[in-house]
Amino acid sequence: MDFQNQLRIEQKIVNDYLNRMMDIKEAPKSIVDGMSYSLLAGGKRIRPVLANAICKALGGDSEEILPFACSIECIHTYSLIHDDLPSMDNDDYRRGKLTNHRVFGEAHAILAGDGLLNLAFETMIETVKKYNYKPKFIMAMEEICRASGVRGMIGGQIIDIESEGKKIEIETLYKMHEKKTGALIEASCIAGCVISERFEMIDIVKDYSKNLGIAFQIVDDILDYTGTLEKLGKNVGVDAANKKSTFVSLLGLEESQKLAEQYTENALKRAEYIDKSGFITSLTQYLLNRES
Ligand code: GRG
Repeated sequence: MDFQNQLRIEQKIVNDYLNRMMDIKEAPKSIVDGMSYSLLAGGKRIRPVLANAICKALGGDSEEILPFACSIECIHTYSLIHDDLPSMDNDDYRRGKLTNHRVFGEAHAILAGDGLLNLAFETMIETVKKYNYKPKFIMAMEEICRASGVRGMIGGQIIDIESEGKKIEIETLYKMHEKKTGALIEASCIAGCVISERFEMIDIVKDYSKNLGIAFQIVDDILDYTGTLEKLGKNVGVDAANKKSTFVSLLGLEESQKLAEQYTENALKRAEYIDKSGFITSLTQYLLNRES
């Protein structure tokens, strides 16, 4: 089967599970609608697809990783809802639709984000319980909790907010993205590895995900830059597209592209050891060449 078809199948497995997670009868309809609006709005589902792919490639059980993989997608979606709020990036569009607060209002959007974060924890702890508190499930949950907290994604977001309007060093930019974007990508891969019980593979999986996370962020910066230029009109200066410090604003477009290729190359070298089927290799290349 070709990569695109396989990816669609993997995304559908994730979407079906996310739909089941949102079948919540005991909550007010308005909050469930708000959460579903963003969670089921599309998105590439990269983190859960990665978790599942790594788990399966290492001989693990898809049914065991899926609740953790989809909990990560809930956490990712909550972060996007909050990141779009007027007090943060104040964005109007996300995943091709109006942002959550533009449709449901700010208070509801904050609570929809909180609701998704909590739903992730409820789902993970229910799964830990279902498997009789077997340590590997607790380990996967611990990894995800830490990656989304102040040592990970929230820590990165704080560095981002506090860096706004300042010229930052490239080292700070790396540190920020290791946490803000990288931590959850890394946790997805580690969770997949832990659930497969191939603990001897942890270091190589970590190495793979660290390189992938940086490449992913550099490509995101490039897409943001080229997308902004597109919106503003081609003859606009670089400064107009560079309000924040990004890889493009610090290193330039060409250098950023080279760097993304280098980190992807590093990730690809590790992917060979993780997955003989070639799916993770193709996924890694797809993330470098993606258009959104
Ligand atoms: C508000 C706690 C809190 C954290 C926000 C991750 C994040 C931190 C903000 C998102 C802002 C952003 C655009 C970061 C760049 C990398 C990134 C996470 C891009 C979006 O992820 P994709 O491309 O999105 O996987 P889809 O929509 O495909 O899921």
